[in-house]
Amino acid sequence: MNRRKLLKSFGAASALGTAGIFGIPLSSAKSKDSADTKGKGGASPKITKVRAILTAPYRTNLVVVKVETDQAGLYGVGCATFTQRAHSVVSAVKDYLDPFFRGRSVGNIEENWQMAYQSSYWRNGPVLNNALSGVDQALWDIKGKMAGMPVYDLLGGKTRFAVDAYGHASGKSVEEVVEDVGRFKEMGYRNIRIQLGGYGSTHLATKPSYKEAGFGMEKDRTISPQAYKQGTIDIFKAARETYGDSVELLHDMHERLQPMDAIDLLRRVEEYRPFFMEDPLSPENIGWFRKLREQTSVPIAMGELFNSPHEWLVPMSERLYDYIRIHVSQIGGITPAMKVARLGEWFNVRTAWHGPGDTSPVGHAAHCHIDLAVWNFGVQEIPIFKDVAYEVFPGMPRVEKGYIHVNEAPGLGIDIDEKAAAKYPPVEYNYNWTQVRRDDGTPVRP
Ligand code: GCO
Ligand code: MG
Repeated sequence: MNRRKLLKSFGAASALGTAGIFGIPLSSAKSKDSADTKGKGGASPKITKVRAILTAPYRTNLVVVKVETDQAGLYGVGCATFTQRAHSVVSAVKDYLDPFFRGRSVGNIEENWQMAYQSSYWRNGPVLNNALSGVDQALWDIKGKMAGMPVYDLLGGKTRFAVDAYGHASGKSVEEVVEDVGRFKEMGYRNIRIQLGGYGSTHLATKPSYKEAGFGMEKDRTISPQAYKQGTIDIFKAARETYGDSVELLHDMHERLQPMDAIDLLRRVEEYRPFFMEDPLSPENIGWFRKLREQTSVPIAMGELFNSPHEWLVPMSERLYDYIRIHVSQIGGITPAMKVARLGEWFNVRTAWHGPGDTSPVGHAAHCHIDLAVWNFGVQEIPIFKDVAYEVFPGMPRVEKGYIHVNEAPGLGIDIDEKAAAKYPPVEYNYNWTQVRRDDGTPVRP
């Protein structure tokens, strides 16, 4: 390439902001007409390879899928992060989805989703759904790059200027929690989740009987339901007294209480007007939601553990939740998540996609594109990312005054730097936090 052409391509790239880096063939980044949506000879580009990249930049195993095509420089990325079984997802991608998708066209996202979904015959499980999500999100990324527009534009354009987020305030004491709420308010957050210690405030349960009896494992955690409930009421009371109505307060019950205790807690925090109480019950106790709904006016958020439509269809259509908290990759990606969002619109169930630290930044970008486009958006969870995340994932969404802004580039606007990712090999998954018991040693849903 002669110097003049090189300078010209740099000019073009800088004009459209680092287009080349994100796997956007300069041709499509430059012109927006549909001619570019077809590959050589007008055919839709074909998938040549599907790869899973497993990396742990902040000691959390993240799985990102890269879909490569036969069009030079055109590829897509998608989130397939199921951190508890990351290696199983990598195998599902490498051993099954890669051979399955090779040679298929990138264009027919719904058709590709349906054919892959039914290719395992048994379906709707966390491992296969996450693997499929990686490909699905990558195909939306590719379609946006070919069309020269951000994915939210493909989904119908913006319904709001940015994505209203919530942050995680916590502390081992009521005072620490109240102080941490102040820190998030300082950063401009309007919505703040409050937790006393870890989920279920297990630090409040001292000397459990089963440990004294030598039952269970040393590292097992213990929940004392009454101490947890009282601690939660105390943080709501203190935060409301300190900040009044100037802040929305959210809390995650993380499915750790028995149904009647859950009903009791929601009734006792009602006067502190929670924005929502999350996962008051486990998916296994789904039958209790009608009773819970009748007992309280506290908004309910549910769904991060859902994998199957059987778990959300009836409760959403019966208006038993106010917010759907689905983990987008756990149900198979953007394609099914858009259907869940659209379903919610008719029953006034708003979105609050699961957005913890164990969703990759690619997944967070995907959330935000959906959040920008759908009418029934509620709120978006997002952690404060460590600097290393920006090294591994160029184009990360950024948070300003509690609002999330996506990178306004074609596709999802984010990429993965594989060299940087390779510097952070996977870590052994620490499942201790899931090993929760009552005082007598009975296992409790985590
Ligand atoms: C949340 C969640 C998470 C999960 C975690 C499991 O609301 O953010 O409950 O914290 O526990 O994603 O791996
Ligand atoms: Mg949760």
